[in-house]
Amino acid sequence: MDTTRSRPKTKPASKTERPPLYKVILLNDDFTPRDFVVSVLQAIFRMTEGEALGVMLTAHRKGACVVAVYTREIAETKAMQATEKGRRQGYPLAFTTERDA
Ligand code: NFA
Repeated sequence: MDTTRSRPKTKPASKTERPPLYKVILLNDDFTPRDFVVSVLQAIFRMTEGEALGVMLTAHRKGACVVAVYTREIAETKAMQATEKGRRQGYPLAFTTERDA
């Protein structure tokens, strides 16, 4: 039997922590055209047209839909960029962020 190899006798001093995650949420409104919402979801969140349609329709029917989950800085930047795309066309389209886990 091999008795020469030893296992580490102590645990690592610290575990590698993962950063908190933030949801980006699409809010429904009565004015932004459906096609425009789909195009913003595709451009900023790199969704296929089918994925974007699903998210847009869920927000339209339920009032809001989680678009994606990222670390805080990325979630906040994407929410701003997507909201800004609507503003530039005069639409009230809004994305918010919310701490996830
Ligand atoms: N409710 C909008 C409409 O009927 C579409 C929409 C969906 C807007 C999701 C914002 C978010 N034109």
